[in-house]
Amino acid sequence: MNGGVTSRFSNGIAVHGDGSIVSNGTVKANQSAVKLDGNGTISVTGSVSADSVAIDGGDGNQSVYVNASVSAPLAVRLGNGNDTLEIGSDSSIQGAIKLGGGDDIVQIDDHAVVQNTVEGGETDEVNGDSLIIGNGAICREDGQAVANAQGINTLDPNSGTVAYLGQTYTWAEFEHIPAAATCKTASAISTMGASIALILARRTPSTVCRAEA
Ligand SMILES: [Ca+2]
Ligand SMILES: [Ca+2]
Repeated sequence: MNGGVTSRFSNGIAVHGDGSIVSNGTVKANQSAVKLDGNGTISVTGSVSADSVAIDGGDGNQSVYVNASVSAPLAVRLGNGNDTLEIGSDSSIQGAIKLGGGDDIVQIDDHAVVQNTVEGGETDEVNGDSLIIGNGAICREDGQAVANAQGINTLDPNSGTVAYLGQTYTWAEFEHIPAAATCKTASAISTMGASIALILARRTPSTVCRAEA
């Protein structure tokens, strides 16, 4: 939905069963602002706030994309099931994030603001929970970014905190922290002379590397 929902006494948008929710507006609720009990997808942009849970998933397998301002005591709660949560780069999340039982995956995109601890949950796991920090490409010449990405591989999934691209992330109860940041390919400029590549790199530092990482 593109409009706004304000609910003083109960849920904002609720699907009791399998389904799909797309919320682009402003949702406020007393209990759960956006709720999907069964299997399906939730996509949230705009603003979501609640007195209890902002984004609420039940026992089903939810795939959630958030690129929004989210504020609640429980910002995201996805319950049992194998859930995935991607927190987009423009997100500002205030409140706890709890993935609950099952094998869950959380990806925090570059520069997303996540103020509270992200918890993977410890029950009903087979392969364990995965936390992916960063989605952007990095260049070999950006030594700090490379160091950060390599350092993420050494972090303790069970509990920790890290500063990454100016933001600080704290987590608990995960089993895996793979580094998502990958090198940008320099193949597009591989046939050019090094001086041309350097010029391109200076012109478009965000898209062209002098060398592959
Ligand atoms: Ca779930
Ligand atoms: Ca879990």
